[in-house]
Amino acid sequence: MATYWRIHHATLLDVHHNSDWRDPESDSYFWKSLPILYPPSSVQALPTSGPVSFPAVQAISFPESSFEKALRKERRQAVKDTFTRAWTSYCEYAWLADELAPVTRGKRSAFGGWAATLVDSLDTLWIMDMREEFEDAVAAATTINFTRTDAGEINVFETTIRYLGGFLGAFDVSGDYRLLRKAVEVGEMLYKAFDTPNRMPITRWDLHAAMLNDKKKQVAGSSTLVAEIGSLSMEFTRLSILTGDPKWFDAVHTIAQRMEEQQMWTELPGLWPLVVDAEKLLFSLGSTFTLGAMADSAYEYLPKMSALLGGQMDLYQTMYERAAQAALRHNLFRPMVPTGEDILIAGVAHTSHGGRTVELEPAGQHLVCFFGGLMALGGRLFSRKQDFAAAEKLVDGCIWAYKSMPHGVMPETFKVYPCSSPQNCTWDELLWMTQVLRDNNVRDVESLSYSQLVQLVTEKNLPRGFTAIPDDAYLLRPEAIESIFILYRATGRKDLHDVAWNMFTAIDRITRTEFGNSAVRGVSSLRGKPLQTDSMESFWLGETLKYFYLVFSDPNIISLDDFVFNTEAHPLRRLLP
Ligand code: DMJ
Repeated sequence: MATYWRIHHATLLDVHHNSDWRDPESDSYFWKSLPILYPPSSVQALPTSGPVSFPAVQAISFPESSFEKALRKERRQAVKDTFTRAWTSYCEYAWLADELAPVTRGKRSAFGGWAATLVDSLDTLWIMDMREEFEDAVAAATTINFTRTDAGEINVFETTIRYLGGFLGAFDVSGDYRLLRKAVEVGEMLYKAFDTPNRMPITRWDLHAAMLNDKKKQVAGSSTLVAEIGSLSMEFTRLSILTGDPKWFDAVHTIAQRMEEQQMWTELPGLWPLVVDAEKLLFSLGSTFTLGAMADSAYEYLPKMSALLGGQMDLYQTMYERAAQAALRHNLFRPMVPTGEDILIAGVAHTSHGGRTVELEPAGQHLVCFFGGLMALGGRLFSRKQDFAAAEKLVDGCIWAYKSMPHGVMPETFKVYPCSSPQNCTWDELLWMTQVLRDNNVRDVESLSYSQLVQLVTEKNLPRGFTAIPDDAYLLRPEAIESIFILYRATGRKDLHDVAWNMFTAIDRITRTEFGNSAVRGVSSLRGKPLQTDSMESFWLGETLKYFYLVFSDPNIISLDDFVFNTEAHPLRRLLP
């Protein structure tokens, strides 16, 4: 049963020799026929040296008793039921819209109006063995028109990870050529965003100006988020591999080369600043260095590109290793927690005096929870024991943040108190209380009496260990379960099943609506349930529930030794020797 996608999978040779997927009218497809304003001087070819063997990512065995197996399957079914409920509502109330509004049964257009939830869900439908629904969804997807949108501006990164990644992932699991054809359409559109004087992409893109071939508007941004420019590589490269046309690979590899050249020139060598200047090709100026929001997937794609390409290009591994080393030194820290767990959180580093001073902002985010899984992957692929050890503690950090909250769900952002060293980390109640007040802007903390201190801290209603919760939302994000999934596949640790189940039930309890699941506000509130905010982003079905489902699945289903996930959880086939 675990081999169904292998049977349907088209090998690369099949794809290149099979003309079924090539649309006879593809050369006249609008985005392809538009004249190129700034043609590249040359197009770099895909590597041809041949894939190499990596050490296995997945554990060798996953022993389980018959009782454990039955329980695992029951849990997997519960995840599938949650997915099915939300999918059915999407089909009924928001068909072909970007998102379902899960409280009011409405719909939303958030990503160009091209049915983001439908495209993001395709490979989940396949993986969950919902073949009829998959067929209907593919048939509908073929009708999406990527030459029309009501949106004034397109986010190139989101379009890449959700639509291009969605089609490629669905193709890579099903082998359905209609999906590859659709991926090419999106690829042709996005390629136009690279039609700038220096061939850097415009990440917030005026599609309408591009349609008119307006030269004035085709310039890359001087303030570009590093995640938005640095994480287009997997999807573009996979598209080139599948089609045999290197132009997409060339487009993103040029970015990677510029990033590699400047990686060690920044104020925190190894990491890139949050904002880069794509217009002037400057990737090294800035003083904020994070693995979290707005930077995250630029780092995520480094080891993943290496895996995708079968290790044929050293620069991705080199860039990952430099980044991991810098992060271990400057961003990862052990927080002081009442139960004394030896966990890690990935904070934000701020530099000053040209990088001579580095200050840690001891903040955590849900988004940065992906980093534990990433270090587990990097640790396995490149045999880096120190990364794997950090990965386990980072995952534990996210688990701690979930289980310490009153509803069992981690907030979007929080602050903690960093221990002076990982070895010296004993709980100190007074220190914690003082920091709570400082982080919540209470003045003259030193002059307060002990009872005043206790009273003010009690009013903040913070679980012990947290010093502030600036954003107490939970937006249905996947990063914590994503890392648990990778760690489970890499170790076979059975305890992670209970951890994942507790997480799933806690999330479902506070987010479940009549029609699906909704983002919430107030996960730290002790007074009643958090407030549902009527939003269900496409990643709930594309990513979060997929990882929950896979954690309870047979480990051969989408093995990490065959596939590598893009940042929206779309599984892309790795090149293997
Ligand atoms: C997803 O779109 C992707 O995982 C992205 O990398 C980060 N944000 C969301 C999920 O939180």
